[in-house]
Amino acid sequence: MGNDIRFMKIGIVCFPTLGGSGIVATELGMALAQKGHEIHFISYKQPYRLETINNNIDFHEVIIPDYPLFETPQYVLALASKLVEVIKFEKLDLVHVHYAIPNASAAFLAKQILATEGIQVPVITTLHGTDITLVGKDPSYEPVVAFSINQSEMVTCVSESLKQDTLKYFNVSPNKQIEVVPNFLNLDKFKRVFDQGLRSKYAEDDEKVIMHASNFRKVKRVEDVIRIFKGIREKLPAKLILVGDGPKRSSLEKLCRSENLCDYIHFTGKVASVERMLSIADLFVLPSETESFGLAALEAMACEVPVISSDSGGLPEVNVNGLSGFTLPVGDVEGMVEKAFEIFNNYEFFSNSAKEQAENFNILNILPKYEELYEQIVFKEAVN
Ligand code: GMT
Repeated sequence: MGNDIRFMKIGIVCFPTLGGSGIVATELGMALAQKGHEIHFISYKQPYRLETINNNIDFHEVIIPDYPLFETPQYVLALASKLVEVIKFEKLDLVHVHYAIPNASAAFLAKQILATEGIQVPVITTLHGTDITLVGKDPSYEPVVAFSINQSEMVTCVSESLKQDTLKYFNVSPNKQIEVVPNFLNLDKFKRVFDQGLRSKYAEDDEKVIMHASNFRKVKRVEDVIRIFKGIREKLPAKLILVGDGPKRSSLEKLCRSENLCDYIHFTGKVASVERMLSIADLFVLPSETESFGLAALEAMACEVPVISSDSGGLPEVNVNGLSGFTLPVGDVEGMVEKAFEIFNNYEFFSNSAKEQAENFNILNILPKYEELYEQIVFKEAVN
């Protein structure tokens, strides 16, 4: 076999939104298509970053029919039915689902339906974080998530920490193979693109630019970001840019007002060209309560921006303490302020190390790992 590429027809199921799991799934599919694999994306909307101008990429929209009797959308059923159709007629070799809820369960259902017609298709499930930690382990979902994990031919986790959490919270069959395949970036596309004009829009030349980007949910602890910024600003001219949007935005704006910080904090809302925005930052802050990986931190590092993050979950596997920035206990606002000055005092070192550390997550290194796993489940008989 040597190094010959065995081209495969791959179905990718993901959330189409701006969230990290959707971004990772989309970038993975585009890179696989670039390499020559045939990729079929299946979701309820075209994924946010998906460029379909490639012969090897198709998008199949899951339509959820409305009926007055249903008070909730029947997404799992519509997704399973769409999967049956795509697997059968596009003759897929495998399905790769991102985020266990409800994608892995819908894939299991589709697999069972196809089995009655003698069609076998292996499923690989990538666990992303809250499908295990915050949401997945909730008793309302736990039995179904555990079952779907155990029924997948292959399971991957985006960090070692998430793998340990999966084993801790779920009754995973002893013979179930769980592989750690870290998240990645296409570093050809995702790199520093400094735009002085953009920076001047937000800050004076002598001001430090502190940045945070997320979906502004409770788990992200954006209040801590504002408090860290306040601590920095007491000693140094600085501006804070909060990129993204989400449920906590109003209360965060209220906090800015009550702290008299409105003149120094800018909420950008959702931004399309994140790398341009990140490239004007001097420091990225991600103090999350829990984070299986922290793709946003990696994106900042790829743009040569050092990171101060909490040490929860998989963050220390991405942001290496003392190198690409610092990791501190959740809620240690004072410690984070202190470390910000340590970074500013030795900026070149931290900025260079951030970029170097990001190289470890280059898609070029990670893509072959997924291909290897795909081959293991698709060409199983041939290997045995
Ligand atoms: O759970 C979420 O917050 C959403 C989820 C997503 O779909 O973006 O984020 C998780 O997956 C990302 C991609 O693998 C990781 O980078 C995030 O750390 C992870 N979020 C959490 O663990 C809170």
